[in-house]
Amino acid sequence: MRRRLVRVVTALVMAAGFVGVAAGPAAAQPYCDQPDPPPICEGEEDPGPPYGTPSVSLREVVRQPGGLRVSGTASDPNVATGIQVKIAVGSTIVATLTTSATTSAFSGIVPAAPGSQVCAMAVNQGAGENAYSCRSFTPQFNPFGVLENVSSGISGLTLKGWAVDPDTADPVKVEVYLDGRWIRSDTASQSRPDVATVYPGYGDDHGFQVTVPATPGSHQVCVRAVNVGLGATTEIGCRSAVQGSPPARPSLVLTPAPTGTSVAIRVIPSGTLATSFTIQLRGRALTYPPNTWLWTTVYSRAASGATEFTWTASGLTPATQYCWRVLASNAYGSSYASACTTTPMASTDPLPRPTGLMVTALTANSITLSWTDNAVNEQYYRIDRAGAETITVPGTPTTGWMTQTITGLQPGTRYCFDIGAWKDGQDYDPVRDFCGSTASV
Ligand SMILES: [Ca+2]
Ligand SMILES: [Ca+2]
Repeated sequence: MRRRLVRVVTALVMAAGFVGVAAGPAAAQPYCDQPDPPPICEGEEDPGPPYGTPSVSLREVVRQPGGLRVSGTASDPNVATGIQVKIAVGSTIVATLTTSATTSAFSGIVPAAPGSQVCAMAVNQGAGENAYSCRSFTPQFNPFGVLENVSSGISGLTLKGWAVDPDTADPVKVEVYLDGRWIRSDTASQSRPDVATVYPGYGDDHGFQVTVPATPGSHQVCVRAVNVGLGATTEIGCRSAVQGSPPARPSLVLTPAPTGTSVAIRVIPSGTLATSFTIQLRGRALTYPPNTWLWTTVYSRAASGATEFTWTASGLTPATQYCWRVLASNAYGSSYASACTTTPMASTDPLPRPTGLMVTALTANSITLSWTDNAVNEQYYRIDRAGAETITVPGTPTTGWMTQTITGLQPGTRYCFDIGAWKDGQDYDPVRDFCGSTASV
């Protein structure tokens, strides 16, 4: 057993360049030739190390930004002082540490080098030979990390993840490739305490979140972490992602009201991708500040699939140009249709005259008049009589039968009236001189 170990260590020492300071085969082999006591070099018995050989134990090897943190203990029975411990990574001696005289401990951060084994060699003092303690350990040099998530949104694809280069605690650069082509670089410098917990000594500034523009459809996004120090730039993740589409532009039909004060806006969706519609206005609007040529949102609603809707803009000024824009939007963007219209001049034509005028009741002091109302949305009907105050009858939104009793009249007297529908801003065209008489006493 011991012999095999000696051979392994010997091979290592030769490869590691320890030959100059280590006991080579010539030093190890003579013990097998000693007759008394006869060591058994080919059998199972272990002759043990020669007297005076140091004891050494490499307890820990951890990758750190500056190299490797190594620690352990070593001492030589021939001296009470600290001794030297040479550290080798693979075939390269990277550092010489000195043990504590009181605790025999050694520790330090030593440079990293390529290899799959880290060894500590205690340098012998006086009698004995150098002693070794090795651990399998392959220092990593390439950056590593994870592309954790890719999501799509209005600005494109957003990639989240983290990256670390084992050679530095500093944030590393990441490169984003979209469908095989470089598209953006960023620095993985966002706080990721979870990464710091798993890789102590590297700090937490290793997260990245990058948004790259992408056309609608399927894509592959990959992230490479840019190497620092030894190693090579490394791909840390690839993912497939689908960038959604914004809605198609809706259709827009503007219908100004004859009054010139409102416009019906009919919105016809194209397809079903929209999740909301927004109507915007610009123009010399009276009731929609600011009164500028900037688009101002005046109405918003959720989309209902392909169902069209109509919204009426009111409070407008007749004979004025207004421009409307309707945006169909979803998580991936908006498209819009716009159109302009000029509101008509307000009509000054008189409202239709009443018809069917008759006296439907009378007393000595009153006359009840009735008529068919032919006007829509008149403000009121006015009844005028020479020498008397005008009587007003509240208007109606539709046409129909109306009646009004005039009181305070003299018995047996003939009275004549002008009767017509009134609306501000429009001409007045009443039925004139409709007459009736009160009853005689
Ligand atoms: Ca010694
Ligand atoms: Ca590196």
